[in-house]
Amino acid sequence: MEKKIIKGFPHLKFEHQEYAEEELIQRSDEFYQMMNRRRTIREFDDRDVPREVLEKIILTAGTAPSGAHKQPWTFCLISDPKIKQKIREAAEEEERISYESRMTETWKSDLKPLGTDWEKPFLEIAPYLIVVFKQSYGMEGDEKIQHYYVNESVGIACGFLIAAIHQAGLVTVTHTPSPMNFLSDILNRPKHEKPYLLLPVGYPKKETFVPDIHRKKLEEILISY
Ligand code: IYR
Repeated sequence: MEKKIIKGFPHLKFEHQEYAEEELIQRSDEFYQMMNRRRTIREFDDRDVPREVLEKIILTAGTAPSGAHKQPWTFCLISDPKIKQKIREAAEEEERISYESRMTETWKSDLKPLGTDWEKPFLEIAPYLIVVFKQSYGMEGDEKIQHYYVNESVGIACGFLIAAIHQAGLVTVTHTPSPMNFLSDILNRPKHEKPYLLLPVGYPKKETFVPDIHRKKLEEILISY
């Protein structure tokens, strides 16, 4: 591996994998087709998944770019049934209040086609829960480390995470109970970490149905200049 000091800092020669145009086109199409098969799944099978798959998925999320390469994320991986039960109880408590009084009528009406409600059995049925925390700042011993573009960085990492879950052959639902401070207490996270997203991971229930919804066409999402 070729190394060089540039402006006082170590650099490695970047080995770019280049493809012929035809292969480039084919690869972009195959990846799109694969990603376009992803669906949000709310009914899970309780079958176990090898833990190393979850570890690889989390490593993949950790390859995301981040502000000043601070990697401001923590991924909590939960399989302990007692902790899953605590999370379900606390999430349902908040969700029940949200559906009953915090969410607007328009919001609830927008969710009707998706069939969501305050009940979240998937939080106990899925073999794994990943709770993503964003680190507003870092801590090295007693020293506070500044982090940058934390929401953007963690959002991108979650995109990688969801893509990796799908690519491996598993399913998830991006669950955002609100408010979700209860996750900091249950998982005993320090105060510089804030819960960002909760993802159950596993296989879908043997027979499950997904809403008949469609993705916007290219003309609707692309503006060329
Ligand atoms: N957090 C709630 C409500 C909810 C909100 C949106 I926006 C969704 O796309 C789906 C659900 C829940 O998880 O049910």
